[in-house]
Amino acid sequence: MQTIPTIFRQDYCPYPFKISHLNLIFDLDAAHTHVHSEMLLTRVNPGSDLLLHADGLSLLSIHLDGRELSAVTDYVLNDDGLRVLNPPESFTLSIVTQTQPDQNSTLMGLYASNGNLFTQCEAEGFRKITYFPDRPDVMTQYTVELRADAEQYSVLLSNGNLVDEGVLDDGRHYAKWIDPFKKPSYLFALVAGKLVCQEEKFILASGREVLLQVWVEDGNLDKTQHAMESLKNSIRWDEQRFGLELDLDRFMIVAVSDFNMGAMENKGLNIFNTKYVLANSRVATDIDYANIESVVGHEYFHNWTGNRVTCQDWFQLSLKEGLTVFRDQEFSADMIGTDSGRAVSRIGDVRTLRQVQFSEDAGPMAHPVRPDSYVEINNFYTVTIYEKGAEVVRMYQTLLGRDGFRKGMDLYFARHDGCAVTCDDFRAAMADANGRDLAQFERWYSQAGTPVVTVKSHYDTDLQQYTLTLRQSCAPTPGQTDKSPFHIPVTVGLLDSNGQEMPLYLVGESSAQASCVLELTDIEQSFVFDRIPALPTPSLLRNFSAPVVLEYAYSDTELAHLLAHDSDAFNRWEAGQRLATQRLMQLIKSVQAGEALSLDSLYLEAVGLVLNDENLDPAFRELVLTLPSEAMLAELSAEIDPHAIHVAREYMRQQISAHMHKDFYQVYQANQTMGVYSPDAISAGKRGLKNLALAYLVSNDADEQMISLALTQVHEAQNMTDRLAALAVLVRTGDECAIEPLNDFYQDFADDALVIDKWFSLQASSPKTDVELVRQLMRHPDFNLHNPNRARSLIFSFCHANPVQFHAKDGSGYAFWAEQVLALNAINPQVAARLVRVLDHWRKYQPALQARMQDALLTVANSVGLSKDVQELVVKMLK
Ligand code: B3K
Ligand code: ZN
Repeated sequence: MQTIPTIFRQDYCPYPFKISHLNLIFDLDAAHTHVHSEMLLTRVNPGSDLLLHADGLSLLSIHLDGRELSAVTDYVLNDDGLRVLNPPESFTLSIVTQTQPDQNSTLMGLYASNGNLFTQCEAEGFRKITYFPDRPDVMTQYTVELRADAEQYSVLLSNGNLVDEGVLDDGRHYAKWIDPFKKPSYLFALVAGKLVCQEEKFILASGREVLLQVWVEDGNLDKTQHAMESLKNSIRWDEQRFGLELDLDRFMIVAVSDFNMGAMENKGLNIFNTKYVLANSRVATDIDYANIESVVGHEYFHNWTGNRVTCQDWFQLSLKEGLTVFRDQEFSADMIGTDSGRAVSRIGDVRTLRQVQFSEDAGPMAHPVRPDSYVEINNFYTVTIYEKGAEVVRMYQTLLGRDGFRKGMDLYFARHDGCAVTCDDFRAAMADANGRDLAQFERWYSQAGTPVVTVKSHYDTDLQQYTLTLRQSCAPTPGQTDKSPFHIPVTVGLLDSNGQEMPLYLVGESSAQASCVLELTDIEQSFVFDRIPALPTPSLLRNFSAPVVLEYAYSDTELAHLLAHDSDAFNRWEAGQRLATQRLMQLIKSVQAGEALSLDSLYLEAVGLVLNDENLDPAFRELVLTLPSEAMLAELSAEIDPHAIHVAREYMRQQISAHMHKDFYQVYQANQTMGVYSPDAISAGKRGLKNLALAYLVSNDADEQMISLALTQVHEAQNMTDRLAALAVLVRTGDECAIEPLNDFYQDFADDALVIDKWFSLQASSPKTDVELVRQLMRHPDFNLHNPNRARSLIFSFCHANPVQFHAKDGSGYAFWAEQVLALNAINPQVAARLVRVLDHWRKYQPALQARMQDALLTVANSVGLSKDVQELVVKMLK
């Protein structure tokens, strides 16, 4: 392996030049595109040479103030850039480069997809387009002229406002765009191709009229309405909640089917994976609808948090990503509106955090929310930066209150609009706007790892005082052995024996609250509550007020009490999860010891009450009845045994199913949604609960009646949610009953790529699908490793979502993984690197599996031609 340089946060230096303007002219063509760039530079910091980044570019010409530069005396060209020697203080630099979009399989820079041209520049893709300081703190005003064949590229889009368009002498056409806001290169975008759009005029809160557009390939205009609605809702929400208005005359969303991630917030020209735009009831599920709303919101909210105020360097990535995820989470919750809806949304967010981020924190890639070093920045678009980053932002709101948080946001924009800043600047705005000292809070940015908060309680009958003693610790992570205490907000409530909230009087305080935020800043602290007439049941870490593991020795009866009565819906659900998890962990041990398995009635009765409580939201009931996933149980295991986990969880599912068969059947019938499909939270919740009931009903093998219930649902479903859910249940049986419905499904949707992705994914993630079947599916004419959605639907679904087959004892899953990592590495390093991470936790598995995983990792590590992306990860994993 060749050594690749590590970039350190401490090495940050401001760029020595200011670039006031960048004029770009593109002569677009899929085979050869010429890019003419002209920039006006002025030195602002001492230094000598001018450094411009480049990646795989061909330099055609370079002029300084009109004089052609000489490669012998004026500049040095190497693999990653261009150094102009001793430039003057102020000058114009003109450069012409050539790129080959149709040869670009990395989907970074300028690339072709279905005959159209797109760009993706974050984080460092602009350097694949032209020579430029491709770093977020160099902000410039862009003028962009696109020239292309009028037939093949009838639509020409870039950032900002369209100022001119017309026909060129040679018959091609052109469009000229000016972005009035200066921006870093990672926010540049262009789109050229045959596209159509749904558009609407929209009046902002200030009364200004803007044009909103959703661009798609011809034939997809019947799937853009939900994205458009989501965009309008996002604009309104940001006006109302944060007083932030759309700053352009036009806002465009463009859908592309070849895309490395979800979407990209380019200024005024958001480019989206089709998966997060296209929806109608025939092809999209409730989850797709919710995801579209959330991703449209996320990218739109970046317009202020990311674009107007951006990052000084990539170590500050969470400054925009954590904050914007927090904003999209709040948006999605507000769109549901009800308290229980908010809780359902919060539970979904916390589930991802615990399952994926907590496990990242416990593995070789653990890093702080603001990392100190990286090799390949694309490897740091992680759940820690995004989801834990969002929790860190949420903690400010918990500590300062909603109004205090808003004051902090206002000050942040007042101070930093138009600038590239740091996470410290954000924290300072929050502190200063509220007159608070948030110095210790900095540790959430600098220390990796998930803190554990252990709680002990003591009740003094004579004094009628209840004391909670909180103690925090955090395990070492790579490169960080000793951790200092975090500033942790722990929201608590106390329930009496009837399940009512007890008024909370913290010692020394005269007014009572139902819930209060305890601020844990030392390693150990005690909090005393007065006027507590009888021993309460504590409801701890309400609404998951901090991204920590909370340990408290709850008894089963206390958990059942919380599940039945807690006014904090999040903790109601949490109590049910604790009950289930304790049982599952015990069952796993029993499976490993070869003991007979059993499940006690306390759990069944407690969740049975929830299942049958029609006063509760169906979506909430579905969440309570959903067992912790196999991945979550793996996360909680000291030594992971994927087979025992699978057997234990299946056993528990079957027991629940057998004991509550009648209830599930009743719930199934009672939660049918009739009439025209609507993706609203209530209808989606009903479908979710109904389909969960169906899954339980079919989980007892060989129940012909229930299988025919699922078959009927497949045939009669009026929407994709119901059809796919019933099909999934059938596929999961591994029986012949799934063959015909699977074939019908394929035939019905053969020309819809996103639905065919679902078809691949459903099969790949079924515990009955082994690696041989996956290999067979890879030979299907519709499979294509170059398309990230398709690769994810089959390969990632198998490696991520089918643990029992992926971890086959003979290591065949791991050998497959190594093959696919290497194949993807040659095509698209970013996608390959995502697949690498499946083996993050190889050292936590049983020794026999570990050895086979190590072989697979070494196969990858010892291969030639590894990308930086893949190499950084395998090196860290094998360390
Ligand atoms: N900012 C982009 C992510 C870019 C990823 C580059 N590897 C999308 C988002 O977070 O909104
Ligand atoms: Zn983002």
